[in-house]
Amino acid sequence: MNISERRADFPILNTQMNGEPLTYLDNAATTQKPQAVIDAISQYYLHDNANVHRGVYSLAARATDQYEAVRDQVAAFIHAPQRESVFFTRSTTDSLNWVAQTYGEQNLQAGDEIVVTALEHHSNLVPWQQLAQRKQAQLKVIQLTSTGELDWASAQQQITDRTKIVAVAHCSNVLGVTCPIQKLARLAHQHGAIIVVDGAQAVAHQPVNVQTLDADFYAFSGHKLLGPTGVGVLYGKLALLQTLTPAQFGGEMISNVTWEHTEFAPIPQRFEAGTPNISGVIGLGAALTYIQQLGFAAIQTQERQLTAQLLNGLLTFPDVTVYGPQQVAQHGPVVAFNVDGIHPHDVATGLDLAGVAVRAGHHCAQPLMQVLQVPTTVRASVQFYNSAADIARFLAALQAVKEFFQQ
Ligand code: C6P
Repeated sequence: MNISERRADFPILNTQMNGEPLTYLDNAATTQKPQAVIDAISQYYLHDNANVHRGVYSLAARATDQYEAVRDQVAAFIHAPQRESVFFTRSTTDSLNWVAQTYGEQNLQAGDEIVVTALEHHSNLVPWQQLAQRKQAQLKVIQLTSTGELDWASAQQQITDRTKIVAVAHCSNVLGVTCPIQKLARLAHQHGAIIVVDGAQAVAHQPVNVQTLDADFYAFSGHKLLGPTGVGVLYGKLALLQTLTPAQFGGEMISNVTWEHTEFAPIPQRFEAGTPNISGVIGLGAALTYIQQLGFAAIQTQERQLTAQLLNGLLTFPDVTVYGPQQVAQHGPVVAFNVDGIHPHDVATGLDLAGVAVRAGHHCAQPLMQVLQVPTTVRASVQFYNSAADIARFLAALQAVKEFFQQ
């Protein structure tokens, strides 16, 4: 990969921050957007703006065609067996809540179990916790090993014949681990449960095949894979979707309405009530095109090198604790750490003064922080457009922050 050419595709990477070049290492929170995505959104508003699925005039047909073409693109991107299995939401959070509010509401009974893991983001925990409370179901948690990976013995213990839903992140937004989705899906299915996968931190970093994973539902956000905010995706197995009553009602999702009765539109329109985020979907399409042109082989090679530099660099500091696996081979592009005696917010603020953007906090995974026995951590996360110079600047800035606080 020609890294300087790729960086030139992302105008914001050329920004100065606090008098220093921006070193953006908060990619797990949201990725930066290439010019191609920014252009696709403005092209849509400049030339193609109309509402979708409604107008009979040419402009509306053009907008509809573009919107629906992205559905095909998403289906191909995640290897969905058919386009009808893909529908657009606002975000991963929205997608996961949708599953809880439809499949969960319509299938769970008192005494049933929902199983999550100890590394879940709040978006893949709170909707299930609230559902369990509404249904008098039990929420169970698969524990982690000492290196932050899923404890398989715990998975086998927690998933039982009473389990109806297993909800798990494909990749952790804190520990940088990838969960064994295929194996978990097999276990869940053996017990008659479905598996709901939170793909928010996976889709930008590895090829996803929902059929190989055997995921019943797979959720992700556009903004974490170079696309705009405000658009998300939910994939569901068609046979499951066909059993579900929509969570929202109104325009777009109907085929016939009388005072007494409504016939719903076919799937997937049935699950997209109201005017969708058309420009967001079109921006997401441009993001997928960009990623496909680059190819995951090149993306993964670059991200592995950057992760190795980041992780190994952090491990050279004797007073830095890295959470999750300490080996690059097991590590995704997200590294959470703390520095002895310096508050994570002070570390992040010090880094910001050197133009380095990282996240400090609980990373929307407070129960995981309890497991790690820390209130918060610092987190650096890379994307293929980061350079070796970015990581070197980050490590040098961290050394300077340490010297400032430890003098
Ligand atoms: N994590 C982070 O800094 P939304 O906000 O709906 O696009 O994505 C939610 C979400 C769900 N699951 C995982 C594993 C995630 O990492 C996120 C978002 C960001 O870690 C923002 S909190």
